[in-house]
Amino acid sequence: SNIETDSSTTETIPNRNEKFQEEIVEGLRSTPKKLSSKYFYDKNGDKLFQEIMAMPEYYLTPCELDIFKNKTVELADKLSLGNEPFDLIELGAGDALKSSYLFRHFVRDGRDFSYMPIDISGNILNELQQRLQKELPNLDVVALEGEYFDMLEKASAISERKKVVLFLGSNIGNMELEEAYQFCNSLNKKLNKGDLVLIGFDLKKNPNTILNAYNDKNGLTAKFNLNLLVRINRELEADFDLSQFEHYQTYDPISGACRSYLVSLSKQDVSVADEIISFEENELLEMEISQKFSKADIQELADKTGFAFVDQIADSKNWFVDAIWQV
Ligand code: AVJ
Repeated sequence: SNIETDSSTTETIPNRNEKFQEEIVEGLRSTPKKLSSKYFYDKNGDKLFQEIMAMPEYYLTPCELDIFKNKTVELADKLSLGNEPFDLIELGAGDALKSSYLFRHFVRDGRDFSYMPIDISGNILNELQQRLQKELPNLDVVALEGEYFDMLEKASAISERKKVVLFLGSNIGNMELEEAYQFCNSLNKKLNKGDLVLIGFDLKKNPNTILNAYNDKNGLTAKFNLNLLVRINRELEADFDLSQFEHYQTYDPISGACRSYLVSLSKQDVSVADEIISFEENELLEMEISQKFSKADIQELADKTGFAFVDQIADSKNWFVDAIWQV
């Protein structure tokens, strides 16, 4: 039987939904109103993000793929850890398209390592594990389903080997700068001396190039943002009228913050989880930050969170870097 569709008891509603409701309602009660982009990725959101990655304007994915495809040896070399056995841990592994170039290389090289993908989605991990079992039977895969830091702890309990932690895709850009500093600090504390991290950063560049990637003509990014309202309507019995919200994107080339908002097109009341949320006409709903960095910004982040710079490897356009740091 499926407990999630059993409406007779409230105790069986999973924790995750309660946390979702709490965070969404709290965001809608604050001034300015905000929603967290970490909730963009329901089934439809995953699909929309796939479509975004296929748009010609969205340069990030091809740039980082260029690094993993064409600079594999260089990457592997910087991550070699004196040929010691190690665990390759990936935060938010998804389909592991980019990282697979790296671990295939390590397998061919006969390195002694386990690949440990961490993801919040059990479905994605199952698919990945089954595919890797078929394609790379010699690769030891230990999938860890849950929050990043909980699962890092679990990884340490499973194995005492050196760690290489991957955090790709400029996912760090979805944190406010202050949160990114906290995140790197916590990551540093969870690791041991000598461990390595590889973090993907989208670089500051021609501001029009950046704005175009998030303000696409076909409105996919707008749909991606609005999809969170659809999700809230479905999961929290809300009644957002999508025609009354408009996507608005900004990029500030000085700070490097690329931000998306939804603008309320009228004075309106929305009911969300038994609560009425009132919007003024033109009131903003903060949705997502995609922070961009200069190479100096990245260096400062490493310096102030306890990491030593090892290298940073850019794509051929110099638009994206994978920074390698050591504890
Ligand atoms: C998944 C965080 C890399 O911020 O560039 C794409 C998500 N948002 N278009 C990004 C996203 C709008 C993306 N990351």
